[in-house]
Amino acid sequence: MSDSVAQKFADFFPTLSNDILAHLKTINIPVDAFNWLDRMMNYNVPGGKMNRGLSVHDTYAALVGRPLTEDEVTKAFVLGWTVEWLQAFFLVADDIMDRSITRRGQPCWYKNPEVGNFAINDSFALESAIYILLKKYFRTEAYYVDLLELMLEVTSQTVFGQLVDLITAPEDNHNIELFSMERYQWIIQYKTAYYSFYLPVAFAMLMNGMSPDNPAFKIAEKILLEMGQYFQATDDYLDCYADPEVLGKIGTDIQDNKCSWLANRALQLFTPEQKERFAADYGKNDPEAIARVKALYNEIDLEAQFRAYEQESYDKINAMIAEVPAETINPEIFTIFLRKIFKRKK
Ligand code: GPP
Ligand code: MG
Ligand code: MG
Ligand code: MG
Repeated sequence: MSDSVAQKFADFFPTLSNDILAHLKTINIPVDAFNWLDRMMNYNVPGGKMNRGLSVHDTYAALVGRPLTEDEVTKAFVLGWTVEWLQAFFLVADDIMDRSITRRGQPCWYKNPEVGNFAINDSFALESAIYILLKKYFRTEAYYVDLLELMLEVTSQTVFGQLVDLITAPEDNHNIELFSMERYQWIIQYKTAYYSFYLPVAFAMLMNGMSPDNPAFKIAEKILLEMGQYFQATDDYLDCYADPEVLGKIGTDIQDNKCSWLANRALQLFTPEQKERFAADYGKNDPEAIARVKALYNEIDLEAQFRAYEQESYDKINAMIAEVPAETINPEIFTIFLRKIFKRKK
């Protein structure tokens, strides 16, 4: 059942990209720009795991607890795809900032020779598309403004998270003294957890007619931010330890001087001598320096440290879910999500 929903969701993408293209026709956009945007959206929006997008549908279905009407499926799919468009906007921009090479098994968009810096504008075009879609499908709904406010707020939270991610990893002035687990938790809550976990669930709750001041939003937020943090810690782990073929992207956190889960955990465990060697090599775009950082991680068996954190985090999230008051929200919406991300390999 859920596989066929995933397929239906994937198949819905062309309907929405055609909506955007139809909008472009109404402004008489020159044909080469039309073709550019068509190709750009196809290159960047589909092709991910679609967990975020699908979870609007899955959450909404769990909330109403009955088979959905066709109109409800459409609306949940549109909201889900706007989360995927948001993600594409962030990833196109993030790959420029992180100097990444591949994404989802293909060159990062900016890496295409004819694209380069134009990718900055393309990221804005991806963001604009979100509001064209929300207007087309939700303009007459009582909760339209709530959807807009949520999307705008989550976007700004992510931008602030990205800012702290970037300034904690300055290019020319490597300073691991700025790193701490507390700062790390803040960064990942803002740069990842709000948009990846809270947004899709909050969308489903709004679509279900729940008022934004319903206490269920706060309960959901607390659990979803915890899950989002676990998700980004896993992203950092995979950046170093996953096979790029499976992951679809090549890790860059060590040479980018990133305040990652691995770096912060290692700094808690290193001896002063190990810390000195780490400080000398971290943040250098040099294959030998990167290999030495990885060897240092092995000296303290950082992989085992991550596995322990993973189990701890899983237990903590499950304990939080078990405490959700039954009358506020169906706890199944959280377990659906957790099952998809626990011990993921990509
Ligand atoms: C993930 O960080 C965070 C984002 C993609 C948010 C970007 C926000 C912007 C405002 C552009 P990451 O760099 O670890 O992700 P990945 O490993 O996928 O590159
Ligand atoms: Mg980044
Ligand atoms: Mg990145
Ligand atoms: Mg990463």
